[in-house]
Amino acid sequence: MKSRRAYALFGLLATLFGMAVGHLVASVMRPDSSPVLAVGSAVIDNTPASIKEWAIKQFESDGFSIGPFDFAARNYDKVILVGSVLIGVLVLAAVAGILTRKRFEIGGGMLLALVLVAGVAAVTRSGAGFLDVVPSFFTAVAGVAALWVLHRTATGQSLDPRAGISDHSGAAGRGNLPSGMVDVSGGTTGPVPSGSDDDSVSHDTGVVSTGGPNARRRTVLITSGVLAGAAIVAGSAGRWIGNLRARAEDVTLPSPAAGETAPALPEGLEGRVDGITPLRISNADFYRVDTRLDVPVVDSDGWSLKVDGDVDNELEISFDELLDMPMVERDITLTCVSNSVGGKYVGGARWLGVPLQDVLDRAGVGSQADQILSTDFDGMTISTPLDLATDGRDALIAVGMNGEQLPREHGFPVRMVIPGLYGFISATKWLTKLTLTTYAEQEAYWTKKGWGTDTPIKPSTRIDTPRVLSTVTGDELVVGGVAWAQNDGGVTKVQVQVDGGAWMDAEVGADVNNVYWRQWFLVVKGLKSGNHRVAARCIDGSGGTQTAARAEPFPEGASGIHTVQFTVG
Ligand SMILES: Nc1nc2c(c(=O)[nH]1)N[C@H]1C(S)=C(S)[C@@H](COP(=O)(O)O)O[C@H]1N2
Ligand SMILES: [Mo]
Repeated sequence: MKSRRAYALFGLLATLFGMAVGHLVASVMRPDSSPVLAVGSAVIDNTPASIKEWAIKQFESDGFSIGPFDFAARNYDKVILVGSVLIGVLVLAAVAGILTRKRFEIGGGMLLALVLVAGVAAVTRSGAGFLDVVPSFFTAVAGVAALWVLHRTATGQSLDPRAGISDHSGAAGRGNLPSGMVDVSGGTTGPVPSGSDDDSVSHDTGVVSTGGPNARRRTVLITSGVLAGAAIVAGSAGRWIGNLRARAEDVTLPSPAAGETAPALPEGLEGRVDGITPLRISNADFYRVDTRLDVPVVDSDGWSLKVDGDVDNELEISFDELLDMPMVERDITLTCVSNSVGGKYVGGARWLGVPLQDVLDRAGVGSQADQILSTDFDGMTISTPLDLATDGRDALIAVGMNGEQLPREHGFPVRMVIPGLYGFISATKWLTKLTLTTYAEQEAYWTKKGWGTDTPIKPSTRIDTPRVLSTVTGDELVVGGVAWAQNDGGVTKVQVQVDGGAWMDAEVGADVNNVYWRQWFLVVKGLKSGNHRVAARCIDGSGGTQTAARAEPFPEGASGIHTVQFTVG
């Protein structure tokens, strides 16, 4: 059992086993220190925006998970990035396995080097401590031990490290040793116990002996099976523990202050138009975009919000103190700058929180600052133009979403929500600090990557139905979707164009407020069977028509008209 293929598999198996063990240890200690997550995150943080944009565009689906990674809807860029890293790691693991065939020390050493990279990634992450190397240490020990066991088993050696000589290979394999083959047994005397270089030999010669290569092959298969099983158990246990820890504690949210309750949400069009996005997106269905691979566990006790920088009084507000401040409730449509025209990174929800202005007033903002640099629990930063955040819009330090505490995915215990500004310059999740500073002095995460700093959300219209490339039947086609124009007085009108013809006014749904999206639909009759195309655009409160000029999401948000091709059957 010494073929290259077998050894490549040994390398893979040993690496996967090691990663699973490390992940399990990390889930008990600090999930962030998982070698797998650490490497994935390091890659995400160091990938240029343009590649991410490309990755985002290539994959659109509704979210899934691979091993420990959760790919919530619209985190596909991560799928590609992490997927490529995983493939790279597995290729190197296979190479390490093959090298083991010649000499265990070489393959084992290569595996160690691989884990070392992960260990360095884990301890150098922001917010990491020296102890974060521990899961990588376990990965190294488990991985190398697994490789060693596989190698010893395959070469018919005892698993007692002191025994260098085969304990059951016998004479059966001896004659098959190709001349010039390197002695990998570690023994200094006697015949090389490793039987055949090629697994097929025992088949070709028809030799079936219980003590020879076949028995050894059985042992190797059993050992591999046990390791694979153990890897699955350890990996799943790590995931399970991670999810268990990720369940947020229950918090009792205060009620909005008198007069600050949002008006009852009007009825949406979802009851009338099949396939249209609901007026309010539930917490479970709300899009998620962040730089993280896992859902971070931040608890409310021990949490505090610091306010520092260019302020008269530095503040530190505990979670209970924050809940004691007057709360307001607002319906706001959150939008991601990475949303391409017609994309899913947008959602309307009801938020409960303290006005940002109240917190800033307590601290007393100085005259120098031009940005609010907000920091999350992990040191990730987002910058918001101070003038926009304080121009009277309902910027919130939010604790509630759709009548519930924030889900961990959406920033528990506290996040920012600012109407009209893309999430990457306004919607800091797992918020812990506000620093009043200047753009000249400090740069936030995405600013360093070249994204815009002063980027109000652009008006946009999305067609939800008909679906792209779908086939519709019947002589009435219902075109429907949502539109938003948060900085321009909201959406007053939506227009639909069929096959490049005249723009027709659609029926619009309830007007919740200017910073909330609006549903719309239009019934189109008499379309002949064949291929067709619909386009939609909105007119905002200031009378402006949504631009047809195309822009990519990078660096200031996408623009252009959403067009959907479909077939009438
Ligand atoms: N801490 C932190 N906050 C973050 C992000 C992040 O990566 N880390 N992503 C931002 C981006 S780009 C957007 S669009 C919104 C998305 O919020 P959601 O995931 O609740 O929809 O969160 C913002 N807040
Ligand atoms: Mo975003």
